[in-house]
Amino acid sequence: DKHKRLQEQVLQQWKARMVQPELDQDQIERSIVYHTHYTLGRHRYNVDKLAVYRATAHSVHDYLLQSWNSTQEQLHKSNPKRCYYLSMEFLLGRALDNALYCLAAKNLFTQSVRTLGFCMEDLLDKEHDAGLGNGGLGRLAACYLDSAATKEYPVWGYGLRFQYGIFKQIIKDGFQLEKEDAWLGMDNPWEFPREDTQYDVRFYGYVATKVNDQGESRLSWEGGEVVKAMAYDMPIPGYRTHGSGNLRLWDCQPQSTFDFASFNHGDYADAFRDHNKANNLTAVLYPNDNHQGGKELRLKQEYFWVSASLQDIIRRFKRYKCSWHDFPEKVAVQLNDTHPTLAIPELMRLLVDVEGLDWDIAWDIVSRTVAFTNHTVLPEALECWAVPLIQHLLPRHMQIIYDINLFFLQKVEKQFPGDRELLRRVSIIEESQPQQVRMAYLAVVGSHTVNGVAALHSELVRTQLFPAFVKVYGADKFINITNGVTPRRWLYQANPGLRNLITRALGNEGWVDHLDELSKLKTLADDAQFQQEWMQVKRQNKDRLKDWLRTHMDIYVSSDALFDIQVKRIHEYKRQYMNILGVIHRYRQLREMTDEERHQQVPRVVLFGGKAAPGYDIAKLIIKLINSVAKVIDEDPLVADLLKVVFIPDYKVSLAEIIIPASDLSQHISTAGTEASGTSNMKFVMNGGLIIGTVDGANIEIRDHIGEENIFLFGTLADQVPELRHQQKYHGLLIDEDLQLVLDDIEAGVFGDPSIFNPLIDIITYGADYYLISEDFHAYLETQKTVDDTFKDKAAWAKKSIMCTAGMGFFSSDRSISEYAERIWNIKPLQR
Ligand code: B1H
Repeated sequence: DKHKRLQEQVLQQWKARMVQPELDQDQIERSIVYHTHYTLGRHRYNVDKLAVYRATAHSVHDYLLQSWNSTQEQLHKSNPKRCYYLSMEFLLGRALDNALYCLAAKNLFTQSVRTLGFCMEDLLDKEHDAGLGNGGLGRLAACYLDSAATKEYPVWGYGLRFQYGIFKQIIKDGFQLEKEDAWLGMDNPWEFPREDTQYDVRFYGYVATKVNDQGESRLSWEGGEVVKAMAYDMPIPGYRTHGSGNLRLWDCQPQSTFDFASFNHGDYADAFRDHNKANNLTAVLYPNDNHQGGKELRLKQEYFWVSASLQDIIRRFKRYKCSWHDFPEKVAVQLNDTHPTLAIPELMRLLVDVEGLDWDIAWDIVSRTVAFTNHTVLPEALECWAVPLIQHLLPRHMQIIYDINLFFLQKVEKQFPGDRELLRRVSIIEESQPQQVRMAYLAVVGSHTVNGVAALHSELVRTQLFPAFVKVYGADKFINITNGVTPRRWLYQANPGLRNLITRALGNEGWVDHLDELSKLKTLADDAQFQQEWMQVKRQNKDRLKDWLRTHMDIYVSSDALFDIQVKRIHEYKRQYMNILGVIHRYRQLREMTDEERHQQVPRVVLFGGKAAPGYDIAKLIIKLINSVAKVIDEDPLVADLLKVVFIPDYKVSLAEIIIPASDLSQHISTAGTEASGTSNMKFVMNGGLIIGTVDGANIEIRDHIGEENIFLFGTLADQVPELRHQQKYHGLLIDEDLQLVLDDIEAGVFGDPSIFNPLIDIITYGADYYLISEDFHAYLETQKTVDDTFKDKAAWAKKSIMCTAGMGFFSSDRSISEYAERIWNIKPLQR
């Protein structure tokens, strides 16, 4: 009792001394100065923009930690069911501007840094993007954390703290070069090291049998090597909330820094060997998008992250002394693609081997806890791991996977007696040489729900990817949750002009977290005055991009031109190749016209951006072709003012925030059935950009929401693709006439030494044109013609642009995250 009273007293002392900085200008200024002096050790005579950015970031981080702590307290008190979002990638971009808006403190901080002699825009530009992702999949995870925090859902992200994010792209002589991205720099003001949160993770070793006190024998994984996982937390601000979400990233620490034995023998280098090995584990993000690359190190990353996350989840669960049976009532685990699929056998191992539960009980818990999102149907992206590799690295997990498969196949055999073909089709183990574990199948078997990311994609998941599992489980296990993007970053923050106009038109800012409100703009779509203001904002955004191109690339473009943009990872299926072939066609036509005809043409600036995976030669060659075409067109006075091609190097989140609001037209032209969803399409349309696209991914639902008269769709439909591929393969392909002329130009050396482009030409002429460029080329050109004609009618274009934004409420990630919460996770927003 006395002890308790003493404890209470001490607690009061702590509370009395708690510093709770208020969000007023005086305190903000003091806080920035404090961090400059004491966190950075700098003096007022010795600060530059970078230092003040860092001090400001530390100051904002303090405010965020207040709400972070408040959420943790709330969570601790109410102990609700929580969701853990396991994603290999979180493509966060910059944090400062976003945090300021979320705190409703942008103006205050802007004033404060002005008082201290700095300009906020300069400081914002000093921040390095957090580039822990490749593209859409990683950026989706970041948008989902934003929405979960904004809606105050108890969701935590779990990922890896890569020391190097996605590489920095440099263009030299038109070719892509890669440079490492040391994003953490000297210090990262946005993260918080949790030295008290560390777990052991084992690799290699063997499986032993152990007899416990009750005389039961259990399997136990032993030996091998053990590394330490240490947690780093990043607060995820919600828009105008009192609380904050969390992203927990694992860093790999060596078990012990020194091997003292070899140190004493004078082998200094050997003493550091283990240290380096452990550090290598979380050194770098694999730079492949929609492609399974990587061998043992990648598998090690996947297991390391999954094991640390589950140990952390279980430790938190145990704090509340619930029974294991209730685990699925307290914990939801979402697998962002198959990369964290080892969570299924790892949770089984922890429950059976470590906690001593029976297999059946453990399996029931696991399969009621885990759910799986599929993001691609491309065969080259589906993860398979060789059995011998898993056996070597994770011997106990391989046994567990075999057992999961055995019990599952027995169940299928009982349900469909004698159907050997069905057993072969659903087996988690592929009987190849060597055997492979099909991670997507393991994820399906261990999950209660599987979802695709757009309506068409989810249909293809049922019919192309997992038809045999639909037969076994029924169709209801496979659902659709269409992707969304956060309107905070992608409209409110990236497009201040449109933000202000919309807020003025709607009378308040309620639309920012209730995006359906945008539909009220429809009544203004015909209003000439509003159209003019709307296009004025577009003009300002184009000017902003124009200035960026001038200052960063020394390139001059006119804002009168139609800005036509394709920014995304470079991939054959996304068909940047078709885009540039279309540009060559346009160039040919412009050259053949009379001066008078040329005068009638709509000027275009065609912008490209995106990274190619370092080992993807064809994608890199497409970049080179784009740059070669850009150069020739640039040097041709005949088409000056009418056509300009620019490849913007190092496309990333912070650049997207400048590029996307500036588009008149953007391209989303994947071969039908290949782009699971796409999310930049949503960002462009939200910002009043029109799109030209194929009947693929989320383009289809965008059409349904904004109206088909406001979108330029063309080309082959997904269900025609297999038949067309078959025909081309067996009856040869007829190359489109216009396409042949374009290819002839390349081969004739119009764009420099043609020999280097042979592999690209061959894809269409000798290859099977797998992505159907020839098939779609004519329709593509025709649709581009329609775009030009439409652009000439300024009022018609303005109306479409307004209707685009007005129809996009559905594509807020707030809607997506609510669907996950209600249909998969069964969680509710925190009560306050
Ligand atoms: C998407 C990936 C992906 N789908 C493997 N699949 C990777 C696969 O490193 N790897 O091994 C990395 C990424 N990325 C994208 O997900 C889809 O192509 C987009 O269409 C979709 O919008 C996005 C988000 O769902």
